[in-house]
Amino acid sequence: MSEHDKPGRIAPYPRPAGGWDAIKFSAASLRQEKVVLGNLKAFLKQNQPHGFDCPGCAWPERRHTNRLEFCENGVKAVAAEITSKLVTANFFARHTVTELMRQSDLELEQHGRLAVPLRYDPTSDTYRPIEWDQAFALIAEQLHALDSPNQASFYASGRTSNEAAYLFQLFARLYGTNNFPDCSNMCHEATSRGLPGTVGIGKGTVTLEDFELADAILIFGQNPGTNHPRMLGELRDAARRGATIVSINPLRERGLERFSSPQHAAEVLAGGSTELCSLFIRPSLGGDFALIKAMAKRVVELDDAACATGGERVLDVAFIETHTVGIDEFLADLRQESWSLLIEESGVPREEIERLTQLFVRARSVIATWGMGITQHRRSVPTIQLLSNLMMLRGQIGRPGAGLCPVRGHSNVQGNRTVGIEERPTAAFLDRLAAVYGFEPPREHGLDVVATIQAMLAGSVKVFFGLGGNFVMAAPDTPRTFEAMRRCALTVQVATKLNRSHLVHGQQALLLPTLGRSEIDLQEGIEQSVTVEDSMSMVHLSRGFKPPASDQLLSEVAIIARLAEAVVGNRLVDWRALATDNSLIRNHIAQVFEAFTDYNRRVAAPGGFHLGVASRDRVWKTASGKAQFVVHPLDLDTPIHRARRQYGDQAMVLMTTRSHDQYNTTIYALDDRYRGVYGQRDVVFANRRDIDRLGCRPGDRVDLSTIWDDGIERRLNGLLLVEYDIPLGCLAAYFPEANPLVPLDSVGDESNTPTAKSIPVRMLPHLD
Ligand SMILES: Nc1nc2c(c(=O)[nH]1)N[C@H]1C(S)=C(S)[C@@H](COP(=O)(O)OP(=O)(O)OC[C@H]3O[C@@H](n4cnc5c(=O)[nH]c(N)nc54)[C@H](O)[C@@H]3O)O[C@H]1N2
Ligand SMILES: Nc1nc2c(c(=O)[nH]1)N[C@H]1C(S)=C(S)[C@@H](COP(=O)(O)OP(=O)(O)OC[C@H]3O[C@@H](n4cnc5c(=O)[nH]c(N)nc54)[C@H](O)[C@@H]3O)O[C@H]1N2
Ligand SMILES: [Mo]
Repeated sequence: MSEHDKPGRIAPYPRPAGGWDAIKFSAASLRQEKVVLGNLKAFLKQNQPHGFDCPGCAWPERRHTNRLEFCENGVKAVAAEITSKLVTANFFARHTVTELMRQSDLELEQHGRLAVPLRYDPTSDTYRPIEWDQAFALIAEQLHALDSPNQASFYASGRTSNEAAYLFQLFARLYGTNNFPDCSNMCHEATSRGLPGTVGIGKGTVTLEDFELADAILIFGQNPGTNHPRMLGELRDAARRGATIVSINPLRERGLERFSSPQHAAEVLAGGSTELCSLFIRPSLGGDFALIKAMAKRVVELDDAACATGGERVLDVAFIETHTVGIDEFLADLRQESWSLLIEESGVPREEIERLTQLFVRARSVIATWGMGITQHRRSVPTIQLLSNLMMLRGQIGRPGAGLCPVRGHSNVQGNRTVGIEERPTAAFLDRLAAVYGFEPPREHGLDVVATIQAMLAGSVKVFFGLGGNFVMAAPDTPRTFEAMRRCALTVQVATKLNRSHLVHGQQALLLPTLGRSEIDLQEGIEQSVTVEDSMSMVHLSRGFKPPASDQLLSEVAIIARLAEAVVGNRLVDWRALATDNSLIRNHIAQVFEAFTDYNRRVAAPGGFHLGVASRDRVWKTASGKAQFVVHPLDLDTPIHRARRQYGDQAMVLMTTRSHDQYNTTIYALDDRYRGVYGQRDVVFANRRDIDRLGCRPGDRVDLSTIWDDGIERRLNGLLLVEYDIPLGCLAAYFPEANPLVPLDSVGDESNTPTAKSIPVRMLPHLD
């Protein structure tokens, strides 16, 4: 505990992000996981261009380095995987599932790597070892017993390699369904659905090189100090060259203030640091739509003024004329929009909107990045479309140093989607599968995460298969999601570490252990590599560096191939061959997707290859062939507005967010150092005036109750009130503990993403 400070303490963090503490806490996590010295050495020797891809996040690796790029939370993610702790069959014989359910997520994580395939035994309420072939036979039997393939749902979490993800979708489509819920449905779905409507493709348009050229970097709703620490390296270099960095975030995240780069020993030793953001714009939760619209309106006003005085145009007229459609309707909508409403809805004062817009129009090249603070709202798709429209007004897409930069989460979530994990596949892609494999793939669109839970509750999905992840904790409305899972006839989880999704299971349940990315996958004497795509569309190889945690593990590729053989047979696909040679799978991918032509050769180059993003080259894959301006009115009747009408200023907006010591549902420790919270997670961050208004004091306990009109009570009791610099009427609590407060049907328009960052709640004094 010494390294993790006094439990229960709340104290602001005084130092820059990174620095000694980053090194100290990385070392602590390696000790906690009792990482074997040989494995640690092998990890530290990793040479990035040819080595192993960090499973921590989707931020790209710098291409030209050949040293490990140090990152505290990357080390934590790797340490969690290369831990020497093992969960053996013995462990499961000693603990019933009911008993394990009483353990916290932190405790479950601490047991170590799963070592043997297991099947749930209802008589003893324990997991018991099962042979791999028996496990596959059981799944095949259950899948064949369903009335329709659409009664099964196939979840993927974004750590899965391209090879495994490709086989997974091919297998499930051969079996007959497009039911592919994935973590992306809860993450960047609004990006994937929003951007195609404006720039034609749901991916970012920048690469790391653009960060070396940008004059201004706008960071919307993202906390890189915790979630993408390597991004701070790019921000540091940009700040040092004189670029202006702005954080647009209700919270002033410590990790965006100053950074002491552990990469630069001299900086750390001298106690030096670099200022990152020079401006912090603080919208209310969900205020970005109005803020971005206000910026666009102001850009147009400035342009009107320039036109009137014969000054230099503010709009990039050449870009707009050559590359876009819809400008007239867009301008008309901006002109009629009310300033007072925009200011009220954004929560940002007029002067600050002015400052931000001036900065935006004066910068030659602007990069806009965004994360979960933008994507997990009711109006996320329109917000992202407005942001891309704002950038289009100034021609800030598709030229050096400028562009759109959605920062994805899981290290290969983008790649999974690229190779077909998609519940709404295009006809062109299905046609291609049909042509290459000679079968008729299912055409009906499938179920995403929320729809899968609804279908399980309704009894129309009976088999759940999870390729990684922790579905029941990641998904919203925890008690309902638990119930949904328990109604299934069969649940199968492929995982590296024990988590709650393994304990909340169907009538029959399998827990199948797999190799992590850090492990050597030896097939017929040849070490296999996998490939992944980062957030900037770079595809590269990753190869394990340590022996497998147990000799009973199979790779994800082998699990899917052997399962597919059992379920759909070898008539159309030689699964046996694919199970033993990943380069053969890459040949299949290359056959189906033009962008992957000559895959094996191109990916062998140091640093891999860029997949090509049409919008980056100003090629617009939209219906009109041009980048599209779209009109979105302010919505003044969201669940938040309705809650305010009902409860006045008792109605507040809650966001759920990540602490510094977790990876999504995996809790490494109980601290959130940069926000000054130690040894606890059952907290709620509130503005001092809201605390006073409630008649409470910091340190008191409070309850949160969701305002939703379906008659279901959603309540979290006894949270510790933490006074925090957060806008009035806004609250923050931790994901996943606060997920019971997120109603299953509170989702983003078009994205169907749970609105994890805007939950209407009441805060009430805790009665005990
Ligand atoms: N160490 C570590 N790394 C991770 C993860 C992890 O859990 N731990 N998770 C990975 C995954 S899957 C993902 S998706 C990413 C997540 O990385 P982020 O996108 O940074 O996600 P969050 O931690 O949820 O934080 C979102 C930020 O948005 C802000 N925010 C909340 N609501 C709003 C809003 O309405 N407007 C604006 N402008 N800002 C808002 C919050 O204050 C917070 O700073 O990180 C990835 N990397
Ligand atoms: N309220 C709220 N809910 C949220 C969010 C939020 O901000 N607020 N964020 C959402 C986001 S952005 C995301 S991405 C989702 C995350 O949802 P998931 O991706 O489902 O969750 P993780 O916690 O990342 O999954 C962790 C588990 O993955 C398994 N695992 C790790 N590595 C591997 C591997 O290599 N192979 C296999 N097969 N298994 C592996 C381990 O068993 C581990 O326990 O949660 C979402 N839910
Ligand atoms: Mo994510």
